[in-house]
Amino acid sequence: MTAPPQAAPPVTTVSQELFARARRVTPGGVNSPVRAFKSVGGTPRFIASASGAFLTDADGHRLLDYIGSWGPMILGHDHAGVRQALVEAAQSGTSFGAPGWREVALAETVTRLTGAQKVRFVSSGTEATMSALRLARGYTGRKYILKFRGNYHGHADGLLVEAGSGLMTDAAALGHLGGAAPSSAGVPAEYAALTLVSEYNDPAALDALLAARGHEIAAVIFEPVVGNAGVLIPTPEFLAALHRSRKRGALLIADEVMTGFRLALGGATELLGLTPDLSCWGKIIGGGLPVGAYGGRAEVMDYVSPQGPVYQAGTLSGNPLAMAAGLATLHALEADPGLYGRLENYTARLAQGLLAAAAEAGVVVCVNRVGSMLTVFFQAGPVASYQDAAHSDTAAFAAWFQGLLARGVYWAPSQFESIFVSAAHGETELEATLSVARAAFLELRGAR
Ligand code: KE4
Repeated sequence: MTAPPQAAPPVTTVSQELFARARRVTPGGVNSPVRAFKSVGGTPRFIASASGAFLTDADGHRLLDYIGSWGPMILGHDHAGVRQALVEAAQSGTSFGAPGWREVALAETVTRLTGAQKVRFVSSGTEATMSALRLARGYTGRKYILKFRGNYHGHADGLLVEAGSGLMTDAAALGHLGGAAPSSAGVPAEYAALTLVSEYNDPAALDALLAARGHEIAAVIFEPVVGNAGVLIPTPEFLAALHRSRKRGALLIADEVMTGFRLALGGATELLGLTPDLSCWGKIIGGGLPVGAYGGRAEVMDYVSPQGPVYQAGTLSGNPLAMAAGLATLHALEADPGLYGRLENYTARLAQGLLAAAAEAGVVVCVNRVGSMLTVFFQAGPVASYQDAAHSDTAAFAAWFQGLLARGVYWAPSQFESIFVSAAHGETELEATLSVARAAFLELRGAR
């Protein structure tokens, strides 16, 4: 089987000009590191518009989008109901600095769909996890937290210890991925010392750490399905060990910023039968606008100011435009019970097609998938932990990413991220994706 002709390198003049301007006024030319294409090379595409399953970049290239704004766009871009809700909300003002009906309605919806008794809105997933951990420390009176190597929970200082997502992406680009997962500069050792780290999917290691230190731990925070080391799927034994942490008096915090309303209407908690004390959300509950939330048992949530002693505040918390987009999104998800089945079907067929295309081309990959979250790891696998993921061939991934992009498919620009399928991805998009992926795999083999 001969390799297909090289895809013509697309014209990215305007993106290049914008990137050059951006780098003069913004660190790395981007407002979030993973967007800089640091580990895949080339010029990041500056996006002009989006609709359905497609982005249009600044040079007019129409790209089939598998980032979906890193999860929020589960309905597809420019959803009519979300747009209409935003237009209507904007006609009544943009921010009040006082409570409004929309935040009450969204809180009622989130609590009803997730089982959380109370919820507090903030403006990002980072704020949600940061606040949940402060609440856990205030409620338990303990100071240590426990996270897992390669999990990413936003950029609060104590959570940038051995974290995934962009930290793994940058470390890999520098050839620094090793035993310990990367941590951020600027986090004093005294802060980092309050964060204990264990291995995802290693119940024995977790049990041992809990036996030794469980009485000091305020919270165990985890990604129910990891998206930030690439997709890692929890084993039932690991999930059971996580729930055992509660016997030591630690609060169990499910970070559902990525998985919430993504894997099921009740998130990974519903899908996996979890019983966390607190959960964190983001992404989908904002429908593309800045929203985060944390919530759970009322007994714990009532410790939050002004009802309790744990302070947390936010100028734009409960912003009416963001609430409007979130409400429209969750209502659309609730109104389409077949949606999650269609996402499951599409993404399962995508996974099968990718494995077949790679095998035909003689490229070694393994695919981890849960629902509409998927990662193609460039290695034989299995990939069940940060350590496993770190052994992936990131150079091969980068070449494959560029092969997809040159043919109009915009994959996540990092080996250590998940892609996201939306309701707007249909048969045509699946066929196009697999045809392009086959060509990119063959091109990869041809380059060897
Ligand atoms: P934000 O502060 O970015 O809204 O949410 C932080 C966060 C918390 N928890 C989980 C499980 C997350 O995945 C995230 C953010 N996810 C990344 C994607 N890996 C956002 C994309 C980016 O950093 O640009």
